[in-house]
Amino acid sequence: MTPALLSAALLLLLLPGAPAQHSNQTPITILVSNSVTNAPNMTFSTHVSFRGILLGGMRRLQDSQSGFTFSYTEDANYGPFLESVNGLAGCPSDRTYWELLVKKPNNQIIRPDVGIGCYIPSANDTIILNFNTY
Ligand code: B12
Ligand SMILES: *[C@@H]1O[C@H](CO)[C@@H](O)[C@H](O)[C@H]1NC(C)=O
Ligand SMILES: *[C@@H]1O[C@H](CO)[C@@H](O)[C@H](O)[C@H]1NC(C)=O
Repeated sequence: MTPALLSAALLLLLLPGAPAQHSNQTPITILVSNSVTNAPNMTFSTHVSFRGILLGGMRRLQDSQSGFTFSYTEDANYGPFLESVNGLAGCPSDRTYWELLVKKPNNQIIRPDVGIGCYIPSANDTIILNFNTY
């Protein structure tokens, strides 16, 4: 940021009625589980930006060389479809896929009605990527 931009940004923060400050880091846990083979769960910590999408947090985790990799395909209508996690891919002929679940801080588990490109995690969500059948 240039000094001029920086002081403009600081001024904005000081103006009365400026939007409340948010930490730009929303911490989340990513839990990888497998309902097909019952392989042991793996958990990872990462974060998304304020109101950032899950895919961003998954990329950040993958780029931090933590033992988490994933791939996705691009669906023309719904965007990124999670194809594989740590080398294990869903397979139409086996009717397997990576299911997206979220465990909220109150331990309630929800099944988002959108994919990794649209889901916006809340602080302390546990994102469950669960290999499952359909
Ligand atoms: C069948 C189905 C699935 C099957 C698809 C595989 C198969 N061969 O059957 C499975 C079980 C894998 C699936 C998974 C999911 N699905 Co689904 N699925 C459907 C459903 C009921 C029909 C799709 C279909 O066959 N269309 C007919 C064919 C001819 O058209 P098509 O374009 O080739 O269909 C493909 C896409 O729909 C794609 N697809 C299916 N679901 C999803 C979800 C996302 C996010 C993406 C990018 C692509 C995608 O797979 C289809 C087959 O290749 C639709 C609802 C509907 N009635 O349309 C929901 C629907 C598309 N799914 C949805 C969702 C949310 C999911 C999940 C994210 C659920 C979850 N929480 O885990 C996961 C995807 C997770 C991931 N890995 O990224 C939403 C998408 C809404 C959105 N704006 O994102 C829909 C609209 C249902 C809803 N809840 O409203 N799904
Ligand atoms: C693994 O994670 C799943 C959530 O998909 C949970 O139901 C299960 O109890 C966990 N298993 C262990 C051994 O922690
Ligand atoms: C998330 O967890 C942190 C650390 O435990 C805590 O300080 C914060 O209040 C939690 N936030 C929410 C929204 O649960």
